Amino acid sequence: MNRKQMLAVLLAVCLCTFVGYNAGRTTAERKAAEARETLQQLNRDSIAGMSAEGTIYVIGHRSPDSDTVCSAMAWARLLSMLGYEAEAAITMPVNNETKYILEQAGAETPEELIDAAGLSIFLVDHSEYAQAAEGMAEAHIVGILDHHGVGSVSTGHQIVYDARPIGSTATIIWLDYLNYGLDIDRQTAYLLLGAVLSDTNNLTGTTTTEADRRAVPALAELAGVEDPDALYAVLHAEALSYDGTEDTEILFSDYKEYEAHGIKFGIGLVNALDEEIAADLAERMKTALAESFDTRNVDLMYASVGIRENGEKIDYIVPANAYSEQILKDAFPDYDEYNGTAYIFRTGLGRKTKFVPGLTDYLGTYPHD
Ligand SMILES: [Mn+2]
Repeated sequence: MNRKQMLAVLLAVCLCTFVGYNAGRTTAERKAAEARETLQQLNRDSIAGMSAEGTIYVIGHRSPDSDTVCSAMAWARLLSMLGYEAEAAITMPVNNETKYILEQAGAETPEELIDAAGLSIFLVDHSEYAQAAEGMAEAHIVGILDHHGVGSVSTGHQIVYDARPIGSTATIIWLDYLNYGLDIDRQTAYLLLGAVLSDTNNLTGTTTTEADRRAVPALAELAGVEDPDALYAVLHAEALSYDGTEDTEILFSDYKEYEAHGIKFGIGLVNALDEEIAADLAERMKTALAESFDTRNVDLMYASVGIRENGEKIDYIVPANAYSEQILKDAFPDYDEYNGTAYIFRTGLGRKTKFVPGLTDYLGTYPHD
């Protein structure tokens, strides 16, 4: 063999190795893609047994927040992509923060659903009749997508029921778009991003998980949002803008009712920028609670005014009356301070993580008829 021939053989060997290697890689890749597509198809098929009749109304809780509204919209869109007739709805007008997200996303505000009775309903972000639209007990529930505890909504037939211990319902929906192999359009990405940022307090909330942390940059890219932190700052300012809002409107802007061991209680969340504003808002909530208590069918009522600073959370809890106050003190004797209006918890008393579970536990041991 001369030099030229040797070089040719060497080149041929190299070429064969390269081609062979790539053919192998392509086969492996093709197999992986096929397996992924099969899995996505199976995931899509897994909800096909939904017993929906007519339009499926996708709806979140009363006193709608951004997660509830945007999740309803993104899930209705996903169901539509799968061929269902689905429409997002709301229980009450949206708050300032949600209004901003909808405007920026270029999305129409969903219609208000006055009465759910007799309709096919897919619940998002709650599973509690006390938090649901009117007539929900007579509705045909086809599914629940949530990140809270199991509520009172119940049904005998098969439903889609997916609840996960993560930061927002919007994150579950982002995961489902991936699991189902569906593209997320810019508008839906913006809605989901706003919802995740809002519900996790920009990924600082105690219920935040790795899934939420991964959702934010992925959705931001799809939504064309360069700086999610800056977007959150705007959302936070919108959420705190109570200017021109009546005290009772503030109390009910993020208000939820619960029932435990036969006792009904309601908790309204209010956000404040600093402690001075929190103390002022607590005073205003004391009046609003006194005015509103008799209008709601509850045994206990509270306002929780929260301040969030550098990942730290301080909550000012304002009871509506003497009975609510007594139960609060008994259930949470470790409060840090009482300022004459509010019981102050300097390490936070999160509604979902501590307040509701703590009250529920206490009411279970509390002697009552
Ligand atoms: Mn939520």
